[in-house]
Amino acid sequence: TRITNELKLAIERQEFRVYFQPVIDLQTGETIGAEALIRWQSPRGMISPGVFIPAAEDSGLILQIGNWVLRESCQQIANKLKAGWRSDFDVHVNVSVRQMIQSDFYEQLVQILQETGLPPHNLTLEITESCLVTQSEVVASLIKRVRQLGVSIAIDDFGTGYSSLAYLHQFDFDYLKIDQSFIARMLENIQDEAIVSAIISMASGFKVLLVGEGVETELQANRLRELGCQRVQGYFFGRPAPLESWPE
Ligand code: G
Ligand code: G
Ligand code: NA
Repeated sequence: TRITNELKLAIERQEFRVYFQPVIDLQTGETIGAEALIRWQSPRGMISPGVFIPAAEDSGLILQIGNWVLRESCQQIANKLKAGWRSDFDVHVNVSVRQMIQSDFYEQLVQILQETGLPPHNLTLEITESCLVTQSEVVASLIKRVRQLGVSIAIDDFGTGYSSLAYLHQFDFDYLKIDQSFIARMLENIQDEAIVSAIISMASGFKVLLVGEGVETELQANRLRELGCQRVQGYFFGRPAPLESWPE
């Protein structure tokens, strides 16, 4: 298809960039990490990953693109750590299920960590909730091996996937990320606040860190802090941007 051919060209012409959105520790107000988000600067202008990632998944090009994002993100953060960034800085990289279940994903990950010099404890892989449902056995055993390396796992967009509470206990993970739709409505809608509050207590029961996504106002941040949410990201704190434009 047309988009597949354009994506192949985009890989050759190196039109992809990685932007980073800050993740804030709500207790200290400090930037504790970042989420890597791919951007495509195509000849037709910037194209959203919401558009091209599904096409890349369908065509299989996600394997190449995902490998590139992981390597590039690890390299950029490894450079910052060498330049004196806090040693507990935590970079989150999104991985598609198709990418994660390829037979040599683990070997690729190990190779990228070695070649970029990023310490494994500085890396978190973000997988979506729905990824746990499809291929759950392969994913569960991979998660185990990845965590033995010291790399962390985050469950992304939590609350929007297939009902997941029944099988969450089969997986070991380190972070839950509440989907931004709940946070967007939380202050106006008592049900949304109840859902956010329930996910926060669940995370604390699981002893995993909770990240609130899509925080756009100070009021939302304050409410999340009161409810016990540890970390947040969102336009109120910072938009995704190239690392060069981050404050030192
Ligand atoms: O950055 P933005 O909000 O436009 O991203 C839209 C969607 O694309 C989000 O769901 C996000 O998880 C996904 N996405 C962004 N970057 C990557 C990436 O590097 N790999 C994968 N698999 N998905 C990504
Ligand atoms: O896959 P994930 O849900 O982590 O993707 C995050 C997406 O949300 C990215 O496309 C990012 O650009 C977008 N995003 C990040 N912060 C905000 C925000 O405060 N408001 C809105 N509407 N979108 C955001
Ligand atoms: Na994500």
